[in-house]
Amino acid sequence: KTVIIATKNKGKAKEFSSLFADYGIEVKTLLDYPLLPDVEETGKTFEENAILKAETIAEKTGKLVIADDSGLSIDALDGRPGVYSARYAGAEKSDEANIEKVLAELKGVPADKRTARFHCVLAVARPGEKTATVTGVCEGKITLAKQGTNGFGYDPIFFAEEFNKTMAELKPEEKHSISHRGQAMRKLGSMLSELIGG
Ligand code: ITT
Ligand code: NA
Repeated sequence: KTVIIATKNKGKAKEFSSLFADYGIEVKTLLDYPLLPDVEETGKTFEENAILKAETIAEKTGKLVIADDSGLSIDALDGRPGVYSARYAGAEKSDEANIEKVLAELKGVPADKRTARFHCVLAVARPGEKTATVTGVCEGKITLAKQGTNGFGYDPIFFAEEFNKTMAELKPEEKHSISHRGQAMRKLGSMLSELIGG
């Protein structure tokens, strides 16, 4: 069995390949379908953007499509970068530049005020049917500097108290066990056989 994930993010694609492998499902992403259009994320919430991405690609392909909209919400920055997480430091979507921007904005903010959380909304769209969504949230703190090289995005500066490490210092299975995406996937898991069949 195969499922299409409407993402161009290599970090997400890698995580979904591993998460869906646990259900015996192979993942295709927009990286495998370069001719499909780029979906402009005009929504104000993760949920709106996830639905927009999933429904647009489901319409184009006529198939069941799952999309992920996710991001980091930092309390000391009034919830930013939030839905703008991917392009916080500019349209080129540089993880490196985004991290530098967050660290600069948090300069002088003490450890106990650096609380943050990752959000993930997964939308499952099928042509002609109502789109379903599930959500996962992962609490943590923003470190003073980067630590670790695993994962993607803001993982090097997201400290997970459960492991006393940053997300970028965790093995993939460890990250999945606590991450926003892992939690959302486990909620989706109970719906998967019904959705995908078998
Ligand atoms: P697609 O829309 O093609 O899926 P995108 O990168 O534009 O890719 P989003 O709009 O959902 O996706 O932005 C999510 C951003 O939030 C992502 O680029 C990372 O910077 C960050 N992010 C999401 N999940 C993350 C994770 O597990 N670890 C670290 N950063 C994450
Ligand atoms: Na987004």
